[in-house]
Parts: sequence; C-alpha cells; structure tokens
Amino acid sequence: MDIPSKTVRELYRTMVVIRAFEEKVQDLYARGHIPGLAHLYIGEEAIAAGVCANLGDRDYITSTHRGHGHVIAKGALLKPMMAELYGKETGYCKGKGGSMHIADVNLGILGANGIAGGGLPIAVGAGLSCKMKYPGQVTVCFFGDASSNNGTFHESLNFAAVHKLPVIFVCENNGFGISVSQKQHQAIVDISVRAAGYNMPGITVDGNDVLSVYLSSAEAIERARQGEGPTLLEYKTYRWRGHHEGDPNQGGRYRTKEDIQAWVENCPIKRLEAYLTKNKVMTKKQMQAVWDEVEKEIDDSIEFAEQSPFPPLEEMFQDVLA
Ligand SMILES: Cc1ncc(C[n+]2csc(CCOP(=O)(O)OP(=O)(O)O)c2C)c(N)n1
Repeated sequence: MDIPSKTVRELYRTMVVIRAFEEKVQDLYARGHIPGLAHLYIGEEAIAAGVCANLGDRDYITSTHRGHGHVIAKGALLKPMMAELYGKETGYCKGKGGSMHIADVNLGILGANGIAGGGLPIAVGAGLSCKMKYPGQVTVCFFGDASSNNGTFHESLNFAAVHKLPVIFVCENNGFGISVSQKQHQAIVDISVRAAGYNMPGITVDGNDVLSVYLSSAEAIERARQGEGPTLLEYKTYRWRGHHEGDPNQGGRYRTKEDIQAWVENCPIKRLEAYLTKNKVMTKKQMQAVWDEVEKEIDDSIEFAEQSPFPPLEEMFQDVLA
C-alpha cells in the first residue's frame, strides 16, 4: 500500500510536535516550572504518530505514564496539556492530574495512566463497548515492554481474544523498565511471540520507522474494524532520556554512551526527513517551516499555562477519587 504524501507530511508534523513539546518540557522541568513527574517519549515519536494516524475521533486509546506523544497524536490540544503539566486550573484535569493523567473523552483519550499496565484492562472494557455498541470503532492500547509482564497484560489479551474484541495491543519496546533491561526482565527477545498464547496475530516491527509503523498498524486496525479481533504489535524503539526527568544521570548508569548514541543516530524524525528529501515530498525549507510553526504553538501553550491560575484551595477534593 502506498501512503499518500499528505499523510506522510502529517506524520512528520505530528512527530515534530511531540519532539518539540517534550524538549520544552525537559527544559521547563529542569528550571522548576513543572511540578511532579515527567516521563519523556523523546526517540519514540514514530509509534504514536504512525498508529494514531489510522484512528478517528471516535476510536479510543489508553496511554501510559509516558503518554504525551500518544495524546498529542490522538489530537489533544497543547494549551490544556501544558496547563495540566503546570498544575493549572485550565489543564485537562483542572491541574490535579499532571503529566501522567491527561484525558479527553471527547477525543477518545481514555487517559494516560500512572499504573504500569493499568491501561490494558481499560482498553479491553472500551473494546467491549465498541463491539456491543459501536461496531467499526476500535481501541488502541499503548504499553511498555516491562508492563507486558504484568498480570493485566495476560488477562487482557486473553479476554480480548476469547471475545474477539476490536483492541490493538501496542507494545512500545524501548528495552528498559526503569533501569532493568529487557534481557533482565524477560526470557524472550520478541514480545510479539506472546500473541501465540492467545491465538491472535503478533508481529515485531522497527518502531523508529514511522512508515512501517503506519502500515502495520493500519492492517491490524482494519482487521479489528472488520470484527476479526485483536492483534499484538511490538514496536522496537529506545528512549533517549532517563526513565523520568528527575534521574540526574538520565539513564547513564545502566546504559552505555555508545548505545544511546547509536539510537540517537537512528532518530525517527531524521529518518523520515531523509525519506522526505529523497522522495521529494518536502524540501528542507518546508520542513524548517513546520518546526518554526510548531515552536510558536508550543510557546503559546507555555504562555497560556503560565498565565492560568492554580485551582483554588477549596476545590482540592473535587473531582478527585481515592
Ligand atoms: C503496577 C505498577 N508497578 C510498578 C510501577 C512503577 N513503575 C513505573 S514505570 C515502571 C516501568 C515501566 O516500564 P515499561 O512498561 O517498559 O514502560 P517504559 O517506562 O519503558 O515506557 C514501573 C515499574 C507502577 N507505576 N505501577
């Protein structure tokens, strides 16, 4: 299947927005503007962009603690996102959720999630509602390699397979769960082999190649839309930063400089830029214009967040469940 040039340009823009947003968050966090935790997705942008490009507003996603990329790719607005990171009243959760809990049900974003593996059963519930009430709609569930060891992973894949639910399980295998390498936490190399245990298709794809991500997820999503049930997609990638921004070594204690450098050179955005130039889809000037426009949008979101008020003290326990 050929991907239309318009779609390729949109994939590029989405990846640039995610990268530029997070580079700003990195800086703002270091300067103490953002409270709480921030887990950055830098280096993994091709997965969110490629998968979500196949979804509509009425489809659902569930996300993770590393969720900025997923929600941006699904259509979240930068202003309420940034305000949420700042803990401001104008944020997606009125400033009470922070980076890990951005949700917009109208856009099918059922929430980023601070619980590793927490999005899996939520996705299955949403998938069941798609099957029963909204045929043709699907749910995509993002989760990491370490989260695929949780009981929720096995129970969710089992339930989705038995009931042929329109759920696409997207494992972002960045090689680490906090500081523990995949080799130390799993006896398998490809997580996609676990699909066999649930009699669903499972494939492993280069997660830094946005075009391969787009095409492989298009196929799985179409299968789910047709009522043929779930798929397990594994995208191999790498996170450039530490597990979270509070790590003073930024992952330098458990990874070699050479490994990090090799993955930085394998940058998904650079790879797409090379494709765009080679195939004359965009010129360097047009690409630069995208960066400039996006930087402006992000600066506006920071201004919006900075000027917004904190939620009033008397609302501290409103909308909060515990
Ligand atoms: C149920 C649960 N156990 C442990 C944690 C602590 N924790 C937060 S993130 C994380 C590792 C997640 O790794 P992975 O799923 O591979 O995602 P990545 O951070 O690599 O994107 C852990 C163990 C948690 N948040 N929830």
